[in-house]
Amino acid sequence: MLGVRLIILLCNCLVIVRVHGQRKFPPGFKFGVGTSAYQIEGAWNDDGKGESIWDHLTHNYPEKIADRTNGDVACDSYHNWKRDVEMLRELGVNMYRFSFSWSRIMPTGISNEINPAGIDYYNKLIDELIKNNIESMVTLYHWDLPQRLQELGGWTSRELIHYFKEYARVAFETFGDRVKWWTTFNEPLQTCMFSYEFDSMSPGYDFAGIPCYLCTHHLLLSHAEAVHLYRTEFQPTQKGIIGITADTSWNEPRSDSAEDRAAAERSLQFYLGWYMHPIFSKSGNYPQVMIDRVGNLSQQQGFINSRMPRFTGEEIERLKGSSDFFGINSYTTSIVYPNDAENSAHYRIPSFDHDRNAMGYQDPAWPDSGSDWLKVYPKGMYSLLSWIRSEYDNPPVYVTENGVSDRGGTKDVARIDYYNQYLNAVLDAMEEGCDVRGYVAWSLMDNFEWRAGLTERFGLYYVDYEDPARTRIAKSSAKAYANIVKTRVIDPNYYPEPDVYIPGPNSGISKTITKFILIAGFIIQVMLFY
Ligand code: PNW
Repeated sequence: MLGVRLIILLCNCLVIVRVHGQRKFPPGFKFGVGTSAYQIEGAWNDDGKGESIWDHLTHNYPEKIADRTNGDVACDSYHNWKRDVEMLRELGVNMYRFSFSWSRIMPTGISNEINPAGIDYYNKLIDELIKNNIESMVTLYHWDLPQRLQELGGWTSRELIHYFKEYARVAFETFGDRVKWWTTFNEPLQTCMFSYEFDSMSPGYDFAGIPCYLCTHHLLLSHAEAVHLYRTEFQPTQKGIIGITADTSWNEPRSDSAEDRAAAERSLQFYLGWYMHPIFSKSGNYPQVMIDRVGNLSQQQGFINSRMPRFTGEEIERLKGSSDFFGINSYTTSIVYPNDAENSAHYRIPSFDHDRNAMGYQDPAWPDSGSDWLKVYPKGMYSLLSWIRSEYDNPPVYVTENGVSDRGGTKDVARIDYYNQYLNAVLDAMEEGCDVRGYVAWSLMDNFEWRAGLTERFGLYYVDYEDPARTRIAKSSAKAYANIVKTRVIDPNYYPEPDVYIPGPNSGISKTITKFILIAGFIIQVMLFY
């Protein structure tokens, strides 16, 4: 046909079609949206659910949450699941990525006690999704560890390998006839580094240089055990796939100098290779640069052994190839340069960042968002996917999270721009041969954004937290995303109206006024001082 050019990319029918210069996502490419249990479900202690480490943190240390809110009710998806599925149908997505709350299924996390109401809840949700032709992509662990298991030491304890495997067994046995996509862990970096090294998640330790390595070690071994269990006892009959999702920002070298490039590469190995090298590299094990750096520094620091535990040969083999797909979550980019004597004072010693020996910042010119860590730099997505392709021999990749926050409102033009630009970057990577097979937007709806509470909104649907019914309203971006899913084309001129107009606090004008008031206030203070 005139004007139609086919670019054959991959053997598995993933073909980008160009129609009059517009690129089209291949027919086999899957679109989805994501959420996680603690962020949306609410009903924190209904019908026998046990306490999780996020219930524990928000109830006992409310001051650690930006607006002192918690996930007790959140979007109340425990009661609103039918409406959630209706929204998925409106979006037209192929899959829904959500997570199980471990302590809803097993109140203490231990499989001697199963909560039938928890099983019932997920059964109803999964069945409703099937009715609507939407595949479930279930994450077993999205950060809400049962509090009882935290009392055993959380992920710093080797015991958790056993408990996680038994939890996975119950999940496969109960839901595996209908769930064909499993992810063991969401974002081990946030689970281990930001929760143990730093007090920025839960359990919120502030213990540098040691527990993050223990947590990672046990988490990876738990992943391997759950995957082997699935592959030996369930996959042959249930015929699903299982994998893991890691996260990183893209690490862009500050300059083309060898030092800056090495720092960016080292940083990526610490953030992403830490988890994915043992699983996706040919040699297996942790990245050599980590083994060497943490080992040498530990010795200099007077430790008898490396602070990073070692795998046995058997464990290395068990981890190798233990994921059917490469799940990647990414939102932004960091510009990276080496640490040196002058700035090493910024780091605690020992610490993960000192081990990593790199520092990062973001370009102030990049557009900002509702989260201080998230600045918009779409090329980073292209660079990250290309790096994965060359580093791990082009594995099948699913972008399992990508999206942007704001502080409210339904006419979310900035979110439409973000998705258009980041999806174009995904297409750029695919055109060069990256085997990207799907994309999951974060998030279906506004939800409890961890330590930021309800202040940052990532949703395609707006959630009214003032309303006990937690009404959901399609934002402009929900309609734009639905259009991409339907047409498989990114239309740069499509800015639909939201279902109901709610102004955002960050409208361009109010932002400028806020900046003006802040600057004027500062000048007046300086004048008064002198
Ligand atoms: C992810 N970073 O976390 C989580 O999987 C979601 O639960 C969360 O709501 C979403 O991203 C938005 O924050 C991340 O600093 C948090 O690079 C922070 C970063 C990355 C991922």
